[in-house]
Order: sequence, then structure tokens, then C-alpha cells
Amino acid sequence: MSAERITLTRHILMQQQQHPGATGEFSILLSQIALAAKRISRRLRVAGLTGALGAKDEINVQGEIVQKLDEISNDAFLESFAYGQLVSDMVSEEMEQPAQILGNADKGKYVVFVDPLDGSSNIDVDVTIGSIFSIHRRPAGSGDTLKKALHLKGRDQIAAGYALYGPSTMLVYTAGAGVHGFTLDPGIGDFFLSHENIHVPRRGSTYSINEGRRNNWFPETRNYVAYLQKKDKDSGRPYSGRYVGSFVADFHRTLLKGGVFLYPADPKNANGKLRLMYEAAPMALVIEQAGGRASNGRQSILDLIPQTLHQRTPLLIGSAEDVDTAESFYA
Ligand code: AHM
Ligand code: MG
Repeated sequence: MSAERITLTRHILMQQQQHPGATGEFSILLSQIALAAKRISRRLRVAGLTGALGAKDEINVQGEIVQKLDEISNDAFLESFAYGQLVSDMVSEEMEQPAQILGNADKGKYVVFVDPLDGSSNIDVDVTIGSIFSIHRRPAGSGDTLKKALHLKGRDQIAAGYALYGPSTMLVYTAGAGVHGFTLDPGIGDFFLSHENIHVPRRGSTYSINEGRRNNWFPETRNYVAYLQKKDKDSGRPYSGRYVGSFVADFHRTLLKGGVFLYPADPKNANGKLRLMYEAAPMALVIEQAGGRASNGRQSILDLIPQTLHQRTPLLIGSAEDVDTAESFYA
């Protein structure tokens, strides 16, 4: 182990020093997110022993069953933002309305969008899950005016990333200057730089999609997947299939190894499944910063203008050349 390890906080401060006038507030905000991730990670480690597994008797705004850990994770973020007066509002997959952070309403400079615990179906079976976050500058206004102004374009995010709860707990973020990954040292309780300046390979050799939905696919999706499965030595086909069913886990593999992840539209789900503002857009910023691409089939995810806070979008994301090829099937 190297003697000089760089903590997440130190890394952010080093990056901030390159911006004259930076106040250091942003590094506190990232520390708040890291704190939430550490608390969630700790709860997950012993979830089977503490009665935290299983569902609550509740349905969330997406019409999905709320898992106990979904709520615990949502609270971990809310509590993290409660000090420091940095975040005015939090929009979450688990809450129909944005939550105003007590005491921060007109002071907080930032609004944060989160999927507090992504991959709900994998919680009870001990498979990798994660949290996703997206940070925007707070638009002017309050009440309903602010709520409307929260329909912010992905391109305007000032930072985004995710925590991954797998064999290690990791935090991966971008603040517009590359993508950096940190691994939690649970003995010390801090995140240390382990993956500096991540670049996604130009092209990969795996594809990731829920094949169980094949009978619902549009012909475009069927043709693209058939293409990936067809043998062709020059373009490295057939690709291997890999699908965890937790977006964060499938994305993280795609980021490090290359390839493509798809959650397309189908005749019953015109916008696919994943949510634009706290699933697709933050990962789109990460992948673009790593040299990859994210598209809804026609347009870059980062250029979409949300009509509602919880809106869904079809998603093709991964290596630049793989997403180019995928898009050519949807053109
Ligand atoms: P969640 O936010 O309720 O956990 O749902 C999102 C998850 C993603 O993590 C994953 O990519 C997708 O749903 C899997 O959906 P499916 O089971 O339809 O393949
Ligand atoms: Mg999710």
C-alpha cells in the first residue's frame, strides 16, 4: 500500500485550487455525499442481522414497492445535507416532491438529485447495488417557481457520480475535469483515490440488457442485439452478455471495461424504465467525461430537457463506438 494516499476531500481540494475564487464549499458537499454513502454501506454490511431487509408496506412515486433500505438510504442523504447550508432542495426517486432542506431554503447554493439506493431487486440477495447523485446550481425562485425551474438539462450539472456497494465500496465522481474513483478503507472510514482519471475503452466486448424482455422489444433493439451476437472476427463479435440488474453495477463494469448498456423503449414503455434526472443524466456526464457516450437513441442524454422531475428515458450508454453503432440501428 502506498504511503501517501489521497483522500476524496484532498482530491477535491486539489482540483478546486485550479479554480481561482473556489470557496471549498463544493468539497464539503462531496463530503456530505460521501458520508451518506458510508452510512448506507455500513447498514448494508449487516442488513441481514438487523432486520433491515425486506419491503415496507408502501408504494413509491414510481409505483414500486419501497424497500426498508430505500427509506434508510433516502434519510441518510437528507440528514447529510442538513448542516452547512449548501443544499436547498433534494429530489429523490423515493419522494414525489422535492424536499426542502430545513433552514437551507434560501441559502443553499445547490440542488441535489439522488437515487438513494439503485437496484432494489438485488438488495435482499446480496448483489452489488449503489446510489446515484447529480448536483446542480440552485435556480432562482422559490416554491412552485423553483419546482418548475428544477427541470434542468443534464449538460448543466456541475458534478455527478455514484457510490457502489460491492465487494468494496467505491465512490466515483466527475466535476467536469475527468472521472475519478475512490475506494472506501473501512478500517479508517475514508475514501482513497484508487482509479485516477478513468477512460472508457473506445469499444468493448460486452453488452448489457434485460433479455427477458425480448418479446417486447422494438425491431430496432432486436436487430441490434442480433448484430452483437453475430460472429465477425474483425469487429470482435459476438459480444458477451452481462446483466446484473443494478444499473450502478452494470454501468461501473461498462465504464471500466467498455461495451454498451441498454434500457430501451418498448411498445408498452415509451420511455424505457430508467429516470432521466437521477439515473441517466448523472451517468451520462460520467461517461462523457470518461470519453464515452450516452444517448436516448436519437439525442445525447445531456441535451434532453426534462418535462417532469421523475421522467424516464430510453438509454444507450457506454463506449463511444458501441453507442455510435447502437444509435445507427435506431436512426
Ligand atoms: P430501482 O431504481 O427501483 O432500483 O430500479 C432501477 C433498476 C436499475 O438498477 C436496473 O438497471 C433496472 O432497474 C433493472 O430493471 P429490469 O429488472 O427491468 O431489468
Ligand atoms: Mg434506480
